Amino acid sequence: MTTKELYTKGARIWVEHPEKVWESATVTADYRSGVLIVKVDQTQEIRQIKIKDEKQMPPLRNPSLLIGQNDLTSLSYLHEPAVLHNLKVRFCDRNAIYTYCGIVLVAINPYNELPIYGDETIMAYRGQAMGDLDPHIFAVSEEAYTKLEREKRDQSIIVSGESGAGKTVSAKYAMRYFAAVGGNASETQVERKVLASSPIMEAIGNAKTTRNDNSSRFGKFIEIHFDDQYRISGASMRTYLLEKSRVVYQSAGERNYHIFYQLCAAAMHMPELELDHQDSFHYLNQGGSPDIDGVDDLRAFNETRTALTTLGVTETEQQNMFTVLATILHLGNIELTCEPESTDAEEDGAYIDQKDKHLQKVCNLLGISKPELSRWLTHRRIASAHEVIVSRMDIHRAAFARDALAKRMYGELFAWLVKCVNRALETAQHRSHFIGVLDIYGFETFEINSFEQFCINYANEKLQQQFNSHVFKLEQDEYIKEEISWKMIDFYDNQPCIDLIEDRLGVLALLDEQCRVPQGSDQGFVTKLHETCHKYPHFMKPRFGNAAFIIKHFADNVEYQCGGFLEKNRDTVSSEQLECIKSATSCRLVHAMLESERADQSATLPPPSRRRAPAVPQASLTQPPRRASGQKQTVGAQFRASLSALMATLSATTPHYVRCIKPNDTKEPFQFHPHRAVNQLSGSVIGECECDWEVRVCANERACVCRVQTEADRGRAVPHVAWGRCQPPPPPHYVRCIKPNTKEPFQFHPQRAVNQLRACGVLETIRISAAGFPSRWLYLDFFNRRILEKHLKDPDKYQFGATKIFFRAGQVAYLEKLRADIQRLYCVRVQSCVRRFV
Ligand code: AOV
Ligand code: MG
Repeated sequence: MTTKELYTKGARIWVEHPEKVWESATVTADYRSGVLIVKVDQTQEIRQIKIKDEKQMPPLRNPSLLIGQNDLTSLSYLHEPAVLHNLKVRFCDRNAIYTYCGIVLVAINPYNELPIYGDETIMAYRGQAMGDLDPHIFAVSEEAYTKLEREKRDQSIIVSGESGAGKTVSAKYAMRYFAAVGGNASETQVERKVLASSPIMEAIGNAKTTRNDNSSRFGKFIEIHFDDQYRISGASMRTYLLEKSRVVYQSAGERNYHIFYQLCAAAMHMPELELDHQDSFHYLNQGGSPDIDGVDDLRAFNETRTALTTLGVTETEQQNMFTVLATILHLGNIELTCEPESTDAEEDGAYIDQKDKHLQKVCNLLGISKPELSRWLTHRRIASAHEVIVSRMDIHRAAFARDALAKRMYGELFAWLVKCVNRALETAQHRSHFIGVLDIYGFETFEINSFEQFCINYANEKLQQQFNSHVFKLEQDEYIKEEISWKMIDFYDNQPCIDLIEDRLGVLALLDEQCRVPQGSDQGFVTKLHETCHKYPHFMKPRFGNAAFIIKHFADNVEYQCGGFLEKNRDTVSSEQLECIKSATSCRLVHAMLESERADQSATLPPPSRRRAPAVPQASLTQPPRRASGQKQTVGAQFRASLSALMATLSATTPHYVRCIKPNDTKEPFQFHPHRAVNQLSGSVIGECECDWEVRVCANERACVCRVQTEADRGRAVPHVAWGRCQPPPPPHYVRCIKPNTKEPFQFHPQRAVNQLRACGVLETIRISAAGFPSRWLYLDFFNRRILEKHLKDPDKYQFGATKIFFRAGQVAYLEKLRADIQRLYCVRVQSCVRRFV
């Protein structure tokens, strides 16, 4: 159809809106070249839209019949407003948090516990094909498990999305699914250990941030291994990008890693650690937000300990671990002053009072020499070709060095615990295949972006490339299988952007080079970048200033401030301080963990940049001891290697994608006001538990839990699964949901959602789909509507495949419109006949 035929009076379209992103409108007069007159549906405002290029006409709306379906690709017009509208209708009107977009599962965070994750739901999805039931993380998990069996090929579930979007929750549900369907029931109970790894990793790797009370500050890839009978036989975990800076610094409203607060909450049970209230520690109190709503740190501590025991971490190992954590806290409280102990000392610089109680505590806990520690916390050794000089550090440099040591200790403890988890999960049992679950940072862009964002976005470029080529390949495979003729679809290949980062003279190489040269500096690095990388199409110099560079990523252009890049890439710590700590006689763990400088594949990241990092001295501290094999790898180089290993692993699997979307930024917890709830159940309240769930008896006398959700849920029967914290758990049943309080958990902010859809590649999938034949119908389905050749004159608009008919974008909508028109005409005729007859 031509543009003129499509944009006739009455055609329904989308027009842009500053907050809603898109709003609906109706064409009020047939389109004539150059101008389209429309009326905005909600405001009734008449607008004249100038059309410069007919290829850029406002997007057409899909027929209502197609709205709200389970799969976005079943929409006839595939574009941003259609995707957004469909997701919104499903989420807000139907409380459906999951929607397919071809092979991708889009999951919108409801910020609300939904009763859709229990064992009976798992059983309901077991053995069902993807499209048979409503979209669900369990459906994707089932698909992966079935493919593992059927194709005997490794599978992976790749979860992405921005902070607080629900990645970790989704990954946990996927793992729970595998534990349930692939459970072994043997004595080793591997699946129990796999599930127990989550609380441990969350205790040491998650923290409260302004975006998420339980934000993972690292990425992880867990492989769940299966034997020939497709039973879980073991598992292994790799971690990426631990944010170590959090150990020494937290911005307002944020916390350090949960484990520290858990430890302080349990301080009275471990007097040997000489801990105090959490607020008394500099490393814990900077965010000024010590508690998390609904979280009891002491209870969490006991859960962490139970999980550690489940994973075979011995009592002694646990004690050692707590000693290291307490040491870090005391280290942070050691007071550095500019006041020399004796008045006749002439040197300027940093001093520590020998009576400092935290200095003493660090030495007691580790069994190290106080004069030695105090000396290396205030001095540094500089080796030149001719001599070795030991000089006193100024107070900033000394504080920086102490923090670097604390970060290193925490980083090594983290790596050691990952090894413990792996030791427990790796069993001697036979492994045949695995399903990998990847829970990693999504694309990030802030006002100030630094090395961390650079690494995270680099990882996302790699994942996006893998995603695009997979989706593209699947499309082509389908066309080949159906024997329809097709042309190469042009899709966005981000290899040029990856080249800019990875080339021999690319960003990472130039950064490493600058870290190696004696006078290397952040400014030197960025100047070299501007000189060398301008030839790359994805590189840009900012319009103002010369301390930053811009990379045109697939999701957005991001400007990176170069300050701190070198320091963060080097990740150095004073070797004298390290040696001093390593001499510990009371804590064997310290020695063990510092000795094996990260033999695993984890890469760690230094200071934060969500906000401006505190100014740090530019000159580096002493390089740590070099390995026999040569120079210590930089953080960038380590990260590149671990990413490339990850990509190799993922490419050898069949991937399944989950894109998590955060619908609003308020992260309001679910509020339940029982007195406001309307009782719509036949039964009486039999009890209430602390989690605000009411336990009631239903008509058939089986206990059920009732919880307020939204107006849309009023009276709806939902299979009940989230028995959660209610003790004892009643048998599986149904929940009838009743009217909520005034707070609406299902809040959807289009502006926020659309940015995430752009960034996570959902719209790119749509684009790839839309370029080919996005609509396909089984012949049988199409049988009743055999008007194809009559109405679609242009043979390019459809193709006959072996089992399906493939349609270009918009064709199904057009056919549906014709059908609706004919039906309407038919109705009018029938009505007039009836009238005449009457
Ligand atoms: P993230 O992993 O994507 O953030 P989480 O998985 O930790 O986000 O989710 C954040 C919070 O959202 C959770 O603690 C839950 O309260 C809520 N939530 C997420 N998904 C669901 C769901 N399916 N049902 C109910 N509540 C949910 V980060 O780790 O910060 O990037 O670094
Ligand atoms: Mg997370």
